[in-house]
Amino acid sequence: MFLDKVKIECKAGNGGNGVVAFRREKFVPNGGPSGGDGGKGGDIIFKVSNNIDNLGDFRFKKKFKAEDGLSGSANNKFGKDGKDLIIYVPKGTVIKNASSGKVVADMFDDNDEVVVLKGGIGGRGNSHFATPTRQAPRFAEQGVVTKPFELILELKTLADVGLVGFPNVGKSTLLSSVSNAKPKIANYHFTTLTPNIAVVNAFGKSFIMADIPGLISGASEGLGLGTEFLRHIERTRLLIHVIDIASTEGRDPWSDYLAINKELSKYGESVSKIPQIIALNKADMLIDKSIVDKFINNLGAHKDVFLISAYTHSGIDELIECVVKKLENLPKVERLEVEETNIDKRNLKEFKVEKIADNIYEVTGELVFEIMKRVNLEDMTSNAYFQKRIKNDGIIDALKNIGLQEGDLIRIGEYELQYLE
Ligand SMILES: Nc1nc2c(ncn2[C@@H]2O[C@H](COP(=O)(O)OP(=O)(O)OP(=O)(O)O)[C@@H](O)[C@H]2O)c(=O)[nH]1
Ligand SMILES: [Mg+2]
Repeated sequence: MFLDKVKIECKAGNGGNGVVAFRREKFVPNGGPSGGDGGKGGDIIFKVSNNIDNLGDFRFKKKFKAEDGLSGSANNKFGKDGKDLIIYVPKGTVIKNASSGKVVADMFDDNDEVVVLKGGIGGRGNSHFATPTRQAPRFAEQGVVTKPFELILELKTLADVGLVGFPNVGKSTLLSSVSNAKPKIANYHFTTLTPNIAVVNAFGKSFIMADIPGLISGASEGLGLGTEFLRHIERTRLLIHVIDIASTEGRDPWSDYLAINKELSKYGESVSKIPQIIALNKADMLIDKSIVDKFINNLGAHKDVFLISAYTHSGIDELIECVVKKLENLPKVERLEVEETNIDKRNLKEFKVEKIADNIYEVTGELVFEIMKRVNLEDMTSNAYFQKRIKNDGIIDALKNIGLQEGDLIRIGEYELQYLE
């Protein structure tokens, strides 16, 4: 099943916890601290695979989680790092942060590999916290707990040339006549439901051509197949606007031309600004040749127009020769700019205070996590450290501002304590 846009949820692995342990050696009554560090959580990595051409793999699997790091252990043993999770996507996939809409990565090249979410770092074991005055620290750090993030994957095909036009005008026939592609061709509307991409080798050059479903008037309002699939020609450098010059369905070719351009401009500048070559197709069915002159007259200065028959192959070489020449002078498509490099930004100073009931206050936020991961309230020295942090980081002042008084309860992380001046 072809899919070109999906929303998925990804979570990097948590960091493993550091541990509290002490050396036990024969004849040494009080061994030093020996708690090892936790391992790093696995990253979420996106990688281009040339074996897939759309996002169909994400139809049912939408949640991805990298492995957590393991806790450290005694004898200063490190916890094992969590395994990275590699998610394969087709070339041309643009990854956005769903909440900000910003581009996080553009999977533009065959070998692209991007770490989109970094695993949490492991906590340090108690041996890191030994000082001359604190020889037996009974606390260690917890690993960083990562958050899940929603990402939007959007396939914006990377092709040089796009084919646009009404349904049934012969776009797929044209693609099949210049490449090895065997797209479905039939005498009814919307034969092509998903893009056909093919390599064209001609005049000593090679380029990629994308055939997309036909557009009709009102497509931008959702008529026909709508305009969603235009994302596959957004990155093309040149369009071939295919017209049924023989009016095989009774429509006027010039009105068709205007109607398609109107839909392209409604979709946006990304496609309406792409230069066009016009292919007046089905020449073999044309009875009144004056229609061609009229069409060319209406075009005015625009000269890139070719009378062709995708069916008999007449005029195709001239058309493709012009495409090759034009491509030589058109700028290469650039990789999209990354707008957000680190989605999992942590403001370690951020916290929020709230009165949740009479005489009960709660403190939440990154700062709380940051402090709590270093403390073990059953340990005296650790407790002192905790008291100092909540005062120095402004938590007590913030609580006082919203009414904290002597004897009130403060909930912070998993702990509850009574406030005494
Ligand atoms: N006589 C004649 N028929 C053609 C020519 N090109 C295409 N056709 C026929 O027109 C019909 C539609 O061709 P397709 O290539 O499927 O048209 P399309 O533009 O891809 O149509 P959609 O995928 O529905 O948008 C088929 O029956 C083709 O055989 C041509 O140059 N001459
Ligand atoms: Mg088609």
